[in-house]
Amino acid sequence: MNKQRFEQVIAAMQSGGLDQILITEDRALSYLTGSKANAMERVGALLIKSNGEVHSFMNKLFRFPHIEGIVAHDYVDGEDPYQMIADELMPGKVGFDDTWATKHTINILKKRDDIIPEVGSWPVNASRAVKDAEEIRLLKHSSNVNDQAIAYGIANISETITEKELADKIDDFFNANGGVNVGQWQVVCYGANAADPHHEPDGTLVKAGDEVLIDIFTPINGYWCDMTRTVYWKEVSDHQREVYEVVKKAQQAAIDAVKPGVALKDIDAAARNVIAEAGYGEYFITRTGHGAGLSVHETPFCSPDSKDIAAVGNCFSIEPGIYIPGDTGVRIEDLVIVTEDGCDVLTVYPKDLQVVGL
Ligand SMILES: [Mn+2]
Repeated sequence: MNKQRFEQVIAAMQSGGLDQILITEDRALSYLTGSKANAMERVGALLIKSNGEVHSFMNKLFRFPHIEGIVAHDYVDGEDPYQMIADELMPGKVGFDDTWATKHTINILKKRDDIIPEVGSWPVNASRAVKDAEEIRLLKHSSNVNDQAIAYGIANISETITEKELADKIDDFFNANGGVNVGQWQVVCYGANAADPHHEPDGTLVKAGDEVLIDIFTPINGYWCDMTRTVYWKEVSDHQREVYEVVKKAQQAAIDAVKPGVALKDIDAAARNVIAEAGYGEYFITRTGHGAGLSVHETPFCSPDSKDIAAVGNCFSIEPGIYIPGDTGVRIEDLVIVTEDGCDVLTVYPKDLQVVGL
């Protein structure tokens, strides 16, 4: 049990006015308990109360190791874990994890007509958003591997291998360096395919004058890296160069805007304004960034409607782009960690326009 993390969660509950939450998401459970116990389709939950009381509910097949300070309610198949949970709930608001299968939530609601369900992931998300020293060390390690992977990917662009083959080579590189493929594909786009932000690599081959957009990510020791670089194969047009330089300037503007206390919507605006002023506003069709940690997309979010405020220890991506269908696409992405006076950029692979294959 990570006492500091529980304390952060409880502090968030107290300031947000939520007195009980049911935490059920795998990564949230392991973040708090240090155990990878996973109930799969069965019931596995931590009930955290704002007075500091913590209960666990887990099938005996998967139970958490004995954890000091947590009241364990282990059940066997045939027993009713919903009743066990219902018996411990106080009347009033209950925060449910936003990813818990509906069947579980409904089974609990049916047993208690005096509780008010709310989405209750945010106290744990708020704690997870502030990385501690060990998490920062792991994130830096992952990004360091990612810097090597992007160099490997760019060095392996060739007119004889398809997008899919290059994506698979990058996956192999990650796997050989601690990465885990959890079903994601590495994004490799040649030419106008780069105008689709989540293009699935296919049989396309690269040709002179194509942009090559590579967006790669994997968890290493549980912590994700995520970066994008766009380079040009053999030649680059003035139009491609102009678009590239706008994205590069926008990305730097957002990085320069990062410091504690700044609203993430204003960091998003820093990038968005550069792109809009250059006349490409309608082609910046994504948010500027997302938090990264145990999940590849997590709190905080850097978007026009974000309510998140940058705090020391936040880790998130800065990845503006311009996507002109049928024409060109550019994205440049780094992960940053908020520091006392700005941010550390975790990925250092160069961002000056690069023509490769010469
Ligand atoms: Mn990303």
